[in-house]
Amino acid sequence: MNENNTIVAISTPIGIGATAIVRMSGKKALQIALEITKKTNFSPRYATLCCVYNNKDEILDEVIVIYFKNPASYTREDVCEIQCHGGIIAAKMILQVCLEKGATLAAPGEFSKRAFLNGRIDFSQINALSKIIQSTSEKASKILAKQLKGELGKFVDNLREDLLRVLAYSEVMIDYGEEDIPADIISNIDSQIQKIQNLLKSVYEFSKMRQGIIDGHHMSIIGKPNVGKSSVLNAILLYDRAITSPIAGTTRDTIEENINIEGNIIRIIDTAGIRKTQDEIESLGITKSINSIFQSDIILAVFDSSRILDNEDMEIIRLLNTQENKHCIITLNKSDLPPMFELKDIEELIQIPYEGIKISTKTPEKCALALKEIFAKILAKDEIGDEILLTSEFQLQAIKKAICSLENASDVFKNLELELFSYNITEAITNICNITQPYEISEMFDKMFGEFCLGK
Ligand SMILES: Nc1nc2c(ncn2[C@@H]2O[C@H](COP(=O)(O)OP(=O)(O)O)[C@@H](O)[C@H]2O)c(=O)[nH]1
Ligand SMILES: [Mg+2]
Repeated sequence: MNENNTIVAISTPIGIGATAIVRMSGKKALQIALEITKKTNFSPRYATLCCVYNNKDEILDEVIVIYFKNPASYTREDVCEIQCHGGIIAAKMILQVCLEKGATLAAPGEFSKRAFLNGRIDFSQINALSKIIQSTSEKASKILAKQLKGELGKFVDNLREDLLRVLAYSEVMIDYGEEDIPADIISNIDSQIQKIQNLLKSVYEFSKMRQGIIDGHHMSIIGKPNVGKSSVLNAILLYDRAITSPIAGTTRDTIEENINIEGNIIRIIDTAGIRKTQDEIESLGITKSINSIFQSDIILAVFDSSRILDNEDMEIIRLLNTQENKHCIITLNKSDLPPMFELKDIEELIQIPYEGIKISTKTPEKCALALKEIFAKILAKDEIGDEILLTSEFQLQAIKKAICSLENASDVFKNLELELFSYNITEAITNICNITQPYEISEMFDKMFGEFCLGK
């Protein structure tokens, strides 16, 4: 990227609409805007009604130009926004004359990239921005708007301050003889690290559990073959979407459908029954099932209470126990038949929080009602107030690494290995700061900005 370029793009979606915006940023933005409108000046932040002309002096459109003088603009460079008539043609013609006058077509995300490079926004705000553009729910949009205002940035700043203070203490202590270090300083540092560690853990767990709000909810229906997974899906949808049969291994591929629970969209994935099999196609389906579990924030595990709990069920339970920080529903199906076991028998084996329910898909309406009540209850748990929410996998990973570094720091602090302690604290600081001002910027740069839409 050449930062001396003046870039231009249409920053509104192409299509029928009342207005469109052509946005220009860079040293020549003002000059180009003046040339194509035949004006002599634009007052910063004033809306000026004028016309755009092509090089044959033909009027292309009547527009409103707003000039944002640097550094008071989105990119901190000179920015001119030209509001023209919507539709496909006007904005394209204006874009074309800007290009003819020396502007360069912006790459996707290039406006935001400049805003970041010029210190106008931090990484957490960029993340919020790209997610707001893609967000599909009001709830997500509101949370992201708070991040855009820099809420997560403040949280990171405070943490960095606290950890830098700990680091400073540690550096001073390195110069002391071990026996000369005041006991109160040691206990003070210890409690500081514990406090920060607990804070990070709670933010991590809280956020992990709520990723569905931002990324959309995904619910996998899992269980061994023939427990009634596909029948549960059909009951929830109240029509026969999936083929069900007494033959084990009927569902070989994953089947996906959306349902709406009080305004929240949940994507339901009916999976192939998980078991050991020689059948190649079934086995591919099972791998897909397991992958879908890892990508889901809600897991609906189905057991057949009319047959005794066997090894295949135990496999499912083992898998469930690895799924921390997710919403889990344990469903005992076929409750119309005499039970071989009860919820409490499974309760003893499950190590993660869950909601338990007994159903029979033979009465689909009743079954659907009961399950939907549970879904609503789970979604209600997702309500968030002023808590900090990490909204991307990158942020979650950064905090997870920081927690790990702090655990290591705590360990070595017990033996007063201060140099190692300082090293681990520095690691934690680096990881936390990556959320706002990444250390290894170049690695993530193209990936992050490439996901942006043009004109942002
Ligand atoms: N009695 C009874 N049979 C059921 C119930 N749910 C499913 N079945 C039967 O169990 C068999 C397997 O169901 P299916 O939904 O294909 O199971 P999947 O392999 O887990 O998807 C079918 O014959 C269903 O009719 C139920 O609640 N009660
Ligand atoms: Mg099935």
